[in-house]
Parts: sequence; C-alpha cells; structure tokens
Amino acid sequence: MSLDAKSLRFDELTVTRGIVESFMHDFLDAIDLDVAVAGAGPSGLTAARLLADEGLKVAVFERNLHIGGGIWGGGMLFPRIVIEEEAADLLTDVGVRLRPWQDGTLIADAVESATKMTATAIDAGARIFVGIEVEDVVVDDDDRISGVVINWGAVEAAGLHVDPLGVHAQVVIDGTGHPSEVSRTVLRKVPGASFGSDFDCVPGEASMHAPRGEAALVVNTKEIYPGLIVTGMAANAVTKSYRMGAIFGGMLLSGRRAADERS
Ligand code: 48H
Repeated sequence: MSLDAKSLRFDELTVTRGIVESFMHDFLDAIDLDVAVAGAGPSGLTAARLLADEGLKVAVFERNLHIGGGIWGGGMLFPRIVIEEEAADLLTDVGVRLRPWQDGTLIADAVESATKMTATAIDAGARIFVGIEVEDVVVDDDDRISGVVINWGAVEAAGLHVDPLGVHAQVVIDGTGHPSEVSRTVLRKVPGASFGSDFDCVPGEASMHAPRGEAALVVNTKEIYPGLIVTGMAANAVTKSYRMGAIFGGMLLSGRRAADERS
C-alpha cells in the first residue's frame, strides 16, 4: 500500500498533540502509585510485572532509553544468560525459550529475555517510563519513604540545574543494580536512616562467588527501610554480598520476592 500526500488528513500538529497529550495523560496517571520501581533491569521488571498482575498501579522509572539493564550484555557481550532451574518459570511464563544446560542450569537468549520481560510487564499493566531517573525519595511525616523524586536522565547527563518533580508511591523498589542508587540516597539523606547492618554507607558487592551470590540475593531482598524494598544486585550491594557474574536466576527470584514483600 502506498501513501498519497493529497489524501492524508494529518499535519504536524496532529503528531505534536498526539504525543504530548497522550504522554501527559499517562504521566499524570502515574504520579500517585502503589509501587514505584527504580530501574528496569531483570529484577525490577519481574517485580513490576508480578505486582501489575495483581492489579496494583505500578510504574518503572528507567534512566536509559533502553530497558533490560544488564541482560543485554549477557556475559562479556556474549548475548546469552544462564539461569538456575529454580527460576525457569519466571522466563517461560513470559514466553522465553530455554535450552537445557549443565549442573541444574538453563540458557536463554539475552535479546529474547529483555524484550519479552519488558513486553509482558507492559501487558500486565505496568507503566514503563524511559529516560527518567530517580534522583531522590519523598518522605512522609515519619520519614517513611513515600515516593520518588524524578527528573529527565538527559538533564543529569547534561549537568543542567533543573529542579525535579515528586511522585507519591506507597512502596518504592530499588532495582538500580550495582550502584543501588535509591538505597544509597536513603542512607545518605534521610535523617536517622539505617539498614540495621554494620555499614554506615552502602559498601557495594563483594568479589565473585556465583552460588553464594545467587543464594544471598534472594535472602537480601527485603524492605530495608520503611517503604523501601531492595531487589536485584542492589540487594547484594547494600550488604556486601558476593557478585555472581552472568547468571540471572537470582535476579528473577529476587524480583519475585520483592513483589511478595509488597503484597
Ligand atoms: C532510574 C536507574 C537509576 C536511577 C540505575 O543493573 P540492572 O540489570 O539491575 P538488576 O539488579 O535487576 O540486575 C543486575 C544484573 O544485570 C547484573 O548486573 C548482574 C547479574 N551482575 C553480576 C555481576 O557479577 O556483575 O538494571 C538496573 C537498571 C539499569 O537499566 C539502569 O539504567 C537503571 O536501573 N538505573 N534508573 N533511576 N537512579 N540507576
């Protein structure tokens, strides 16, 4: 089918109004949330999908223009991920095909995993905002976390001074990966905040021990401060637990645990 310019009824303003009005509608619908998820990596996407499946109003704020966090890179840019059999259902449920591998593990394609996890989170009703980062949290009168402070990722990248906007959420999930940015911010900025550990700052994760890192990840996924649940690599970074390399079952199981913590 070809397009005939003379019979096309739209003009540039159709495009402009369509984009701005539809975005504003969706954005305004996401400023008072049940759950705000910071970061669209495997743990954040899994938590968002499962919570949206329960009918909760969930938005994911992702700094980058692309979704999937560390999944895309697979292991050292080889676009495959390894997962444990215990986490298989979290990928097969979203339609990812798995190949049997060794020692209780399976292999998935990184591109297929990132795209299908994203698509199913959206289908479940989670709103995913790209190019928006969480730069701070909102606290209530008791200093409980009650929302996130957001800004365009491009503003931060350009080093501009532009004041952010606040979004309310009953619970915030920190799925920002290695830098554990939300948890770090809470510990640094919320008066009297403590995660009940020996660390007075976020220590970052420990060196690699894949089985220990994976096991710790699920245990470390919890509400570490009132209103703040930590998931994924961030959960190991706040406790100096081991890293695990390109095995992702723990990330998926951590996302499910984060969703269970909220439920
Ligand atoms: C908005 C933000 C912000 C912010 C960061 O790193 P991720 O993939 O996160 P996880 O924890 O779900 O998965 C970790 C995994 O990818 C990994 O790194 C592994 C397995 N490492 C093992 C090892 O040994 O190294 O995704 C986090 C996402 C990214 O897309 C960031 O862009 C985003 O969060 N993000 N988004 N506001 N302040 N900070």
